[in-house]
Amino acid sequence: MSLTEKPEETPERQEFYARIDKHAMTPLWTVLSNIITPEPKSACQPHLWKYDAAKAFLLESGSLITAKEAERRVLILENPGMRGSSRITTSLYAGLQLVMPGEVAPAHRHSQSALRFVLDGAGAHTAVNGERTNMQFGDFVITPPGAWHDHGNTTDQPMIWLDGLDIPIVGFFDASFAEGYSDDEQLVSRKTGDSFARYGANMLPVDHQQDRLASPIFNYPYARSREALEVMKAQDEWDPCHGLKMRYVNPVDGGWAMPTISPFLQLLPKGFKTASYRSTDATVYVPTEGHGRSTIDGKVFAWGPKDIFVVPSWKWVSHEVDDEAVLFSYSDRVAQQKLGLFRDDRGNS
Ligand code: 1HN
Repeated sequence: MSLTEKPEETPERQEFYARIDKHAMTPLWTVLSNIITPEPKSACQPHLWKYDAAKAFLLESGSLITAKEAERRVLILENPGMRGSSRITTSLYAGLQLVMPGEVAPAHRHSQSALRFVLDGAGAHTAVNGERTNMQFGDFVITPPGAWHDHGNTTDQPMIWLDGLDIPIVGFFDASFAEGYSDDEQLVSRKTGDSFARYGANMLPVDHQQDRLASPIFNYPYARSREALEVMKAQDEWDPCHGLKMRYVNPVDGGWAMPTISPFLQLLPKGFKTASYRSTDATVYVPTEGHGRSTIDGKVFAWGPKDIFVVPSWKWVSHEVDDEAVLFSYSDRVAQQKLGLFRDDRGNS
């Protein structure tokens, strides 16, 4: 017996397996090496979606169905190794959402957490827990688990963003609840910008009690994060694997901004080539600026702004950039860390 080889299938054994099969029982030793692998074995494949092609399909869907009829007008980015399962990695979902001028995506809430990463358009809003925020390119916006949320576009341009959700994680635990709101849009009870002023200015209300797992900031504006990277880059200190890589935090406890999804923003200076890196958290990347190539499991993927690519668990990845590049990314690292599962490998660097 070993962890990697299966014992021989003798006629006596097969006859026994067939008999216990009728009693909903099965021998471990015939499946052990499939279920306890020496290292991660994933159906998730490295893949890249070109934004321009995806956007053309998304705009086409805009004349097929309204946001209201669809509930959310989204084209799912489905991993080629896991077609039919509505996932981009084993544990995470990604989709591109379109809200046309004048449309509302009606209010609802669900157990699943969502992030939005804004790609096209400017000034459409999302409302979360009674507050609206106007979204701009590169803004990272959170919908915490169980929070009422609706979107609206009162601008004259289509608005497109990437949705990242923990749908497969919630599905794995059979813990999904969802409900619609009584109206298309939720009641607005707080001024736009209130939560950012209250929680995003390096201060907290003096008696603030942590009452939920997600960050109380729900829009992390790109302008602010990008400016921080700009100041830090002058220090000229680069991590061999990551360049300059930051994580979005919950200002209340310094933990991750979301309970199940870890969001990151990184800058790679002009001409930088990272060392190879691998980690157990399969990661979805969206460059906002610059052009480059990422080598994932030996395959090269060329990207530019707004393209979306995915790096599976435990596959080596390195990035090489032509001009200065900025990449947003997200993974399930926070969930793996809470469960004691996260592991990474910096190769020789
Ligand atoms: C959802 O609520 C949104 O609120 C987007 O924009 C995508 C995918 C599955 C389930 C709920 C949204 C979603 C979703």
